[in-house]
Amino acid sequence: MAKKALITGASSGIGKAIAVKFAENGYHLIITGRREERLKKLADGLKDRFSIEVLELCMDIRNKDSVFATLENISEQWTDIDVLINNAGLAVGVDKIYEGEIEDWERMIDTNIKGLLYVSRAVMPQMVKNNNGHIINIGSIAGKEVYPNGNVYCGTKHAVDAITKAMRIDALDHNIRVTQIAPGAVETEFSIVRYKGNKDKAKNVYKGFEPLQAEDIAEVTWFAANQPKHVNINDLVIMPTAQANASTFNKSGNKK
Ligand code: NDP
Ligand code: 8X3
Repeated sequence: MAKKALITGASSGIGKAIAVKFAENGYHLIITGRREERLKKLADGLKDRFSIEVLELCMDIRNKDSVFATLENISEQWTDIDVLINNAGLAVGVDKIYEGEIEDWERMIDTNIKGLLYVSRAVMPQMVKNNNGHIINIGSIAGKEVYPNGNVYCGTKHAVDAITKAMRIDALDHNIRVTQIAPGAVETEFSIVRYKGNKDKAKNVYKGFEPLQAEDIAEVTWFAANQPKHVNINDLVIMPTAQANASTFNKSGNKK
């Protein structure tokens, strides 16, 4: 029987590329996000191209009631998820911590930490019951290091790093694999969101070097998911060749 994956934040960027990669490999998919039109378009395209089944769930992962009501009431055909990919997340703002917008902080904390926890809490019991499952959390180099003006975003991704390790311990007796994938700079809508819609500032982030593409992260996510059952990839840090760590880039202009 074909396996099932649930991917949060599949309406854009890394989540969308992961959805395509898993669909190509025959997975049935539950895709989530807030932008319904985009989810529908993606679902229709994947169903057509790969003859798989796709369920779109339009939900804001910050809304606890909505997450639990939605995930606890999906039809039986869609329970028993094999792979949960906690990808939805965002950075908002680049202020110094003493000038930060509290609302920006709350959006990041509520999405990147609490949203990931709500979705995991709703899905994991069934993995425990089945003694089967794989949780892949999309962390960040910002969860390994901090950088100027990264403050609260880095804090949320450090939390993802810690939660991933904790999940692995708690899920150990239930044959559940837990992986973190921690990318450096990937050119998606991420910087447009971080700069609150300012596309020039967002484009500038990737000037002078070749960033990762969402498909690069989809490739390593698939690698992690496709290991033999006795192999768990704990943690993968993946960077553009032109990025040495969170804040050191070679921007000398060798972008393709
Ligand atoms: P995008 O902005 O392109 O995609 C973000 C996705 O998250 C969208 O599908 C968005 O869907 C979803 N999302 C955001 N907020 C919510 C919410 N409250 N409820 C439900 N879905 C939400 O960025 P990326 O693809 O780059 O980001 C994906 C993940 O990768 C994030 O966790 C990010 O932190 C991480 N990451 C990104 C890096 C980068 O450089 N791009 C590097 C390292 C990690 P919608 O708006 O429709 O709700
Ligand atoms: C996104 C990459 O370097 O902006 O997580 O933190 S970075």
